[in-house]
Amino acid sequence: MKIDAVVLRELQMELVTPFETSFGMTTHRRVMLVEVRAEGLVGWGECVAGEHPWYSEESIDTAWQVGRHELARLLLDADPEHGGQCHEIFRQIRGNRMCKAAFENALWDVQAQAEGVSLASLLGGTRATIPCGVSLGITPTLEQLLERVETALAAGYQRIKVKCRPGWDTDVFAAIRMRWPRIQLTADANASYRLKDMDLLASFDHYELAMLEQPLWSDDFYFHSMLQKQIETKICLDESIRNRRDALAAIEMDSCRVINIKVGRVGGFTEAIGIHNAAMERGIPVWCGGMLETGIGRSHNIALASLPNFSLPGDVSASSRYWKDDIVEPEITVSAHGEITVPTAAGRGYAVREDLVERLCVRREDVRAFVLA
Ligand code: OSB
Ligand code: MG
Repeated sequence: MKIDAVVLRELQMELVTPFETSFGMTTHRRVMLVEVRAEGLVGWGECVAGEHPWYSEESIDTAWQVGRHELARLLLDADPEHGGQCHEIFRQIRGNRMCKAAFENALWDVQAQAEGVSLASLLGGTRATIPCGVSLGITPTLEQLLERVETALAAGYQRIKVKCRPGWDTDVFAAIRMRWPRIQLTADANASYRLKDMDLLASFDHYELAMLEQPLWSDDFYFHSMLQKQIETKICLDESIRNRRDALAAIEMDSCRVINIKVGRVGGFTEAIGIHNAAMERGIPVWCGGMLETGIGRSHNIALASLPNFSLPGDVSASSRYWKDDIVEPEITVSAHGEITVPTAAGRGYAVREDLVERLCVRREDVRAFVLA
């Protein structure tokens, strides 16, 4: 397909509720969107890099630089038929996976529209609905967290994930278990514990967490494998898994028994599907993580989470948990049973509110194909 133009936009959007993790507080998001125009169609991608390089090395500013000066040009010079070719097209650029994912996913979006199929079915999705959970940040008081748990359960969410870090862990789990002994509860440490905390981490077993996400370093497999031998709770890796090879290594070493797949973290749908398939063949369940996305990234997550091995509730929640006004319509809603219905219309299934996108846009660059006179 002939790509006519790539448009980069930065939107600034305020979160409904500030989100605190072991690495810091997020109150608003600066979001890079990638619009790809080809064959009269428009595909959208969202770069999930944060304002600061806390969760990964990328930030919106590194993504803007690499997207504007490297990836847009490479894409316009290639004539890809399919998002799956982006790996090859972007091969000389190392890393920068969140930025690459935004471009690749926009192409998959174009292709789904061109073929008149839903993005979910183009990716190989089989589920009509996906199970949803929430990720609850650290709050100033435990009482406030318990209120948030109560609200999420009342809304129907199937799984509660709490952020934890040294000093915000066993008391939190104990208080939640006291009130809700049976709910599906998980904890995400975002790499905040060290080897000296092994005994503390082993004491988490008592709270019957469905899994413990990324307790140790963001780039580690070996020590997670050592920890997994000493605890009952299943380890889930998030940050450590950058690609399919990492997933294979982690599974082989027993560094984790569950994998969180984030399409941005792994560089796009192609790699995400590769991890999904590798994990499925080895009996390792996966779930879809979130990065406080707008409706565009969220719609991509919904399509991905419709693949068969996404058997656990993901961090894919309703638009209204994040935004007063989401940039897609209809906004994304979760049923009283904690499910999102996977759209069946061609493409993503959620229209972009272009007027709102323009209003929130604080930076824009258009990159066009060279036109020969
Ligand atoms: O580790 O899963 C994480 C948000 C930003 C960065 C990292 C993480 C998260 C979340 C939020 O947990 C998930 C969401 O609701 O989008
Ligand atoms: Mg995580």
